[in-house]
Amino acid sequence: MEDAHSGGYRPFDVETVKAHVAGLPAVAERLGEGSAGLSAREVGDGNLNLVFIVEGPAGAVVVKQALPYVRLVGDSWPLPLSRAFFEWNALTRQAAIRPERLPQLFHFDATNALVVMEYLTPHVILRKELIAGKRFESLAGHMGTFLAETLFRTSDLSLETARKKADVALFSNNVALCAITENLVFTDAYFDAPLNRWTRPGLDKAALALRADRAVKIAAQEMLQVFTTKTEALLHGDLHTGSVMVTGDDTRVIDPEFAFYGPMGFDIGAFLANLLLAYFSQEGHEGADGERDEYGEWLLATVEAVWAIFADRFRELWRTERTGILFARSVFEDEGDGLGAEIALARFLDGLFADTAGFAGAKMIRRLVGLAHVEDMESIADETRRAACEARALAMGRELLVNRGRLSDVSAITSLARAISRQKDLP
Ligand code: SR1
Ligand code: MG
Repeated sequence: MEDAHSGGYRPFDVETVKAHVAGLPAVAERLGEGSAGLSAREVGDGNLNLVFIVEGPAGAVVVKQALPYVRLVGDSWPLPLSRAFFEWNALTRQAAIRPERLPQLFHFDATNALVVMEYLTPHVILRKELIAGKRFESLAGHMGTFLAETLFRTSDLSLETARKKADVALFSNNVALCAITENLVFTDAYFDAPLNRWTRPGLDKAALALRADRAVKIAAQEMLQVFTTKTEALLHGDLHTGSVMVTGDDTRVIDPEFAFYGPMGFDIGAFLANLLLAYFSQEGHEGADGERDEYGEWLLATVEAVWAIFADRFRELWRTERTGILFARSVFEDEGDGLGAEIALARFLDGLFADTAGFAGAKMIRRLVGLAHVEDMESIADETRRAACEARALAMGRELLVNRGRLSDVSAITSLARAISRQKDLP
């Protein structure tokens, strides 16, 4: 796919985007005839892209367009437009597995690096709803199932090996987006990287302590090694609570531009990390002491349920859809060794749980002392309160990273979160 300046690409604005989509038959039909009656607004509040909502007499669509640089930083940080190609390829693969968890997909334009998709309404970004203290009873089921199915069915447990290898090769070109993760998630927090930032002076001591903490630095680099070497499954690659849209009973996963073949635990860990960041931010959103305690318990119950539902569905897929080259039935069930397959499954899930915990820890830490933070914390106006919430979240991230192999199960994670949230004297 072409990059900026090499031919044809132009970033749209609210006027030019209308004329462009009106010229796309599949999209124009959805909006209603002609561009005259269309309205458009730019609503992107993420770190990278333009996002337009274009409305016509018959309906609306979302147009997501990559910019040739990182929006959060500006044109001093160029970023390939090819990320739209990887996003589209990830979306189409995920849609083939669980279409109801994604927006409907209408159009991809490689030259202009844009994807046209369903305008999800009345859906709201999950992160904003967690800040507001809202509960979503279907969330854990939807996300646990989505994770299990997308990860299992794109792995060597399921996918035909030639297709998997071709796909690994295709997504291995998403180099620039992987580099963002390699630097921002695993590396920058542990040295004096120029773009690091944190709540000052409240978090100074804790942020600086990370750089002298040999155990956490080694653990973060070990997780980076897993990230770069374990081509286990097609990942969303950036599955935080800003990449999920919800209503009372619906859940949609958006924005897989960081997609590549990597370790399954990275996606699960990313989602759990962001639920835990929401948990540790709750005290900062309280009007009165203890007001969000019950809500915090709901968040922890959701952490437990996401993992439990993921693991249940994964076990089911292992038992019924294991058609790939890994742990082949010919070696186990067909030889009368069903027990062997069950033992292998338990060992697989134990390893995956440790990866999940480690990645969750790294993802929490980077959102507290790295470049890109989370609104859960940033929206706490009182800096002393914010730093207190962040210090506890940082301590949690460290524990998850360093002790990832020693956590017995997901209830060990939630117990740890409760214990750390009671510590009021962290630096
Ligand atoms: C420079 S991009 C910063 C972050 O935004 C994206 O959502 C990813 O999480 C990335 O690490
Ligand atoms: Mg994103």
